[in-house]
Amino acid sequence: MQQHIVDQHWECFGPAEHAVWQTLYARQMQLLPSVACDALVQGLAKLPLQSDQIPHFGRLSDALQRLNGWSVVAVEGLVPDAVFFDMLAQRIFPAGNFIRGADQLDYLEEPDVFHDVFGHIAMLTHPVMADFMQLYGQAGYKAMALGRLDNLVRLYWYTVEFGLVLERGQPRIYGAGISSSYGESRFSVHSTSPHRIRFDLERVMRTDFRIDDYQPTYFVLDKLEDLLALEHIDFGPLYERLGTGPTYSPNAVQPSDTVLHHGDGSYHRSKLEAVC
Ligand code: HBI
Ligand code: FE
Repeated sequence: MQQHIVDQHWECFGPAEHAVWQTLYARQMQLLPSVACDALVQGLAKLPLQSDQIPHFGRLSDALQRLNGWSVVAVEGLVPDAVFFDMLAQRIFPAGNFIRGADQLDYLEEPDVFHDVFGHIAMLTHPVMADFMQLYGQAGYKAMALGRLDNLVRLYWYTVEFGLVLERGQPRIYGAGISSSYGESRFSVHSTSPHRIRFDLERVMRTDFRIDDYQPTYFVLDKLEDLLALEHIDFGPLYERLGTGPTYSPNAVQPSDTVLHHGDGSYHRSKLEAVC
């Protein structure tokens, strides 16, 4: 793991890079209170973040460690899956040591400091996410050993990255991939085009995802604590079942889905069910 960790050299970030942080931070701080879950809004307030500067990882890590034992290290980009799992299992979060260009505000190839800090670390301040991310790291090895990593990555994708949670009857953002994206923050909560389906573990682990556009489907938790129910699941038999059976396209609604109706936040059975 150590060879993937670099010094942040915070003093090497120039005014142009701090300005990109300032733009991204201002846009999201203005938008999120109306679309994000309470845990995310409160999490951002708990962290020592500045509006006009890329965060100093040493200070950020100290604050997080005092809160729940998680620490932050700087990495240059994506680290190998096994290394990522190893870090998460030890409550170490690898944050990108770079920031996107001013001409790429809305497009991201690899997780940069804004995605990782503003998206992931803000949610890591919540005890449920702090425990879930460590569980995910611990589960990573088993999934790799059983050849079921794809299924586990889908779970991560549709929760930690692109998850929604019902709050006061409305879908709210907790996924980092959404909360760090101006366009997707609005799309995921306000647009009528994506499907919003009640979270179901096996359904999620069978559902493919897209990395090059907004998600056509979001899965909605009834409450964040539902993530910790996964701690009591024996993934063995589940991985057995996942070895056969369907892989779902991200665009389709399945007959067994419980679809969240846009607007009044009410759940109802999927359209397909109503027809047959
Ligand atoms: N590395 N730095 C970094 N950040 C990630 O989010 C990350 C990674 N490596 C692998 C990875 N994510 C995903 O493939 C995990 O779901 C395994
Ligand atoms: Fe991420």
